[in-house]
Amino acid sequence: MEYSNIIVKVEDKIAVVTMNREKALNALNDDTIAELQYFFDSAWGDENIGVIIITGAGKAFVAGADISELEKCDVQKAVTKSMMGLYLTKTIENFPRPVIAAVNGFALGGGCELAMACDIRLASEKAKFGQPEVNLGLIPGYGGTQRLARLVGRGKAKQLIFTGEIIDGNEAHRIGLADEVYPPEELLPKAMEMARLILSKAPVAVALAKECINRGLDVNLSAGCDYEKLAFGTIYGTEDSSEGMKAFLEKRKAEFKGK
Ligand code: CO8
Repeated sequence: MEYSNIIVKVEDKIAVVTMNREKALNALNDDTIAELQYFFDSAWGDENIGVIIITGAGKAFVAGADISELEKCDVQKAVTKSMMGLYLTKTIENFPRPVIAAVNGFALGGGCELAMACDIRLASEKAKFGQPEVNLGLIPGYGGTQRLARLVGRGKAKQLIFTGEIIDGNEAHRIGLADEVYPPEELLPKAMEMARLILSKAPVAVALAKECINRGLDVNLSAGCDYEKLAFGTIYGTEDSSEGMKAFLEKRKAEFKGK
C-alpha cells in the first residue's frame, strides 16, 4: 500500500511511524485509519520489525478523529467508524511486539485513544492530552472510556472526560497517563533508546510478558496468575531462556536469537 497520511521508516528493527497529515493536525480520517491498520497487519509477521514507535509530524501527535468526517456520520456510519478505530486500537494492543507512543504534541480524543492503545507512552513536555469529545456533543469512541479509566483510575478518567480538560505532558506523567516525560528535543532519541534497550532482551520473553500483562488486566488476579504460570512454562521451550540463564552463570552477555 502506498501511504499518504503516515510515514514509515524501519531501521535496525525499529519501525518509526510518523503521523503525517499536518494540515489537519494529523487527525484520523478513514484513510489514515486504513493506512495504520494495513501497516500493523503487514508488520505482524515481519521479523524485521521488533519495536514500533508512533509519533506525529509538526505540533500534533494526533488531534483526534477527523471532525469534518464525524460531522457527516449518521448512526450507522458512526458505529462503523467507531468499530474501525476500536479494531485498530485492539490490533495495536495485541501486536506481538512492543509499541511505544512518542507523544510530541496534541493527543486529543482519538489521538489520546491511539496513544493509550500503545504499550508505553513517552511524552514531550509540550504534549497536550485530553478527551474533549463532550465539547462536540460526543463521547470517546476508540476505547477512551475504557482505557483511560484503567490507566488513571475511574475518578480522574471521569474528570477528564466530563470536563474535556486538556493537560500537558508533565500532568499526564503525574497521573500515570504518560510513563515518562522529556524536553521536546529529547523525546524521539529517548524513545529510540528505549526501543534499542528492549530489542537487546529476549524477544519471546518480551512478547509473552506483554501478553500476560494484557490478559491479566481483563481477568481476575487468580486467572491472570494462572495464565502467567502457563506462559512461564512455555518460555522454557525457547533457546533464548537456556541461553539467558547459561550466559548469566558463565558471566557473559547473552546472545538472544528470538527463538
Ligand atoms: N479534525 C479535523 N480537523 C482538525 C482537527 C480534527 N480533530 N483538529 C484540528 N484540525 C484542523 C483545523 O480545522 C485546522 O484546519 P484549517 O487550517 O483548514 O482551518 C487545522 O487542523 C489547524 O488547527 P487549528 O487552527 O485549530 O490549530 P490551533 O493550534 O489553533 O488549535 C487544537 C489546535 C486545540 C488542537 C484545535 O485544532 C482543536 O481543538 N482541534 C480539535 C480537537 C478535538 O476536539 N479532538 C477530538 C475530536 S473527536 C474524537 O477524536 C472522537 C474519537 C472517537 C471517534 C469515534 C468514531 C466515530
